[in-house]
Amino acid sequence: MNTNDFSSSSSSSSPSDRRIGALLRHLTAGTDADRVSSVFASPTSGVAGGSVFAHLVQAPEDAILGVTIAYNKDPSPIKLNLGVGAYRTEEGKPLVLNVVRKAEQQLINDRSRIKEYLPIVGLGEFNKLSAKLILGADSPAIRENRVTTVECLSGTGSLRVGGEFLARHYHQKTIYIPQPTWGNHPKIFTLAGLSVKTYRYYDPSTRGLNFQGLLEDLGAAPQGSIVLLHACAHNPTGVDPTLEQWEQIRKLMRSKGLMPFFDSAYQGFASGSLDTDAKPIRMFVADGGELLVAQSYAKNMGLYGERVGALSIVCKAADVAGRVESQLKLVIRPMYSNPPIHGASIVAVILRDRNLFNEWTLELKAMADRIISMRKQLFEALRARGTPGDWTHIIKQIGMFTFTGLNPAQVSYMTKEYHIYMTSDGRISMAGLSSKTVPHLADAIHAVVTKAL
Ligand code: PLA
Repeated sequence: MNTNDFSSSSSSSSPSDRRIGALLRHLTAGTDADRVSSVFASPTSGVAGGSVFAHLVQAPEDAILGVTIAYNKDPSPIKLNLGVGAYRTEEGKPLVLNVVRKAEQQLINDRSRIKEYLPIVGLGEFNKLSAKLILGADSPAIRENRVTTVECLSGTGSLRVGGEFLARHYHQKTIYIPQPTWGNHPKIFTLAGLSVKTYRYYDPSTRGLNFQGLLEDLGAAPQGSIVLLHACAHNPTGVDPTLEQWEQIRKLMRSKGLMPFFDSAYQGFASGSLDTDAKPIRMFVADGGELLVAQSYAKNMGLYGERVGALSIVCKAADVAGRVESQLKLVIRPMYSNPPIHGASIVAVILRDRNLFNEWTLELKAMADRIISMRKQLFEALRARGTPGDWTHIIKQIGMFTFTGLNPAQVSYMTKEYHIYMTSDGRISMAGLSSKTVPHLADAIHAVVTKAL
């Protein structure tokens, strides 16, 4: 059997094609007795009664999700989880938005709803509304039918599907990601079959953007390379380019034919406005060029565990968008067949109904405002304690996270002595903080920076 039967139209073989090829060769090669018995042999054969997996070493926990595991094991009543970016109320509780409750009620009341499989590309209405939300209701690309949108498993799944699509069908196989970036990015894109390189982004000395470094690195990237851009609320640094800087980035990227791949995991969480946070993406769409965007509803609708998101690919022409979609289906079908129905239905109910939509924007703004207020409170608390250092970055940074500048030794001291949990790079989730817990965090930061760890 020729492995090309299974790959699509791409002529060059990408790493993922090669992986699929190797797997197919293994599964379809000679069926002589030896080979069959080696594949279907008893699970313990050859290891004298022991496990065939006995050689496995214990893998480390995930750098972000592992923080929650450690936190859950801690019996201390004062423990505080500022690791994962998950919104908490002033009472420190997870929040299910009121509009989400209402939408779910509507769905339950509707007895005509069924649980059939969705199409491979997901819920059609959800896809249309998601494209409008990110690109703008008046987007020329939508009007001209040049956008294809597929429902995926939240932001992560959208990035993975987009990455694999590019690895199969785009002429450049290198993606440039910012340094630093969300820890999952390099793994997602490597496993999708792309080769990952970084561009300078953050300057620790100013705790701001290394704009010069960014321009130099993108300027030196080979023609056509893919560039991962955080649409807003950069994770982990909380540092975003200004609109003027975005315009310069856009010009440079378009002049070199670099392919933008936006990761929009926090639309509405940075400024409190859905439209403001989508501006960088819309600038790139307005010039008529092509791009990809991965959307997540985990944070802005609080639908973390529903795993609902979308991948949109903006093309230059409607017929191209149609063919792109047909190829996306070939990426998705063998990966998870088709996406879940519930989360996408909740989103569709909210986005299609003007009243629910307006109520959502208010709830979203309230979450964003509470995070901004936490920034001010933490900053004031450190000032009140006379904590050495310039802490203005806490109020300057944007979105869910503050990149404190604390080092791994300081982080581990705060965890051990104060039961405060965060990622070892010194990132704290401001959304996990409340007025009640700010003093505890400020005490801990004050203690570590005056201890010279
Ligand atoms: N992109 C970025 C930049 C993110 O920060 C995250 C989530 C995602 C994509 C993926 O989110 P989703 O798949 O749930 O939609 N980052 C979190 C959670 C909030 C995590 O690491 O999974 C974080 O704490 O960094």
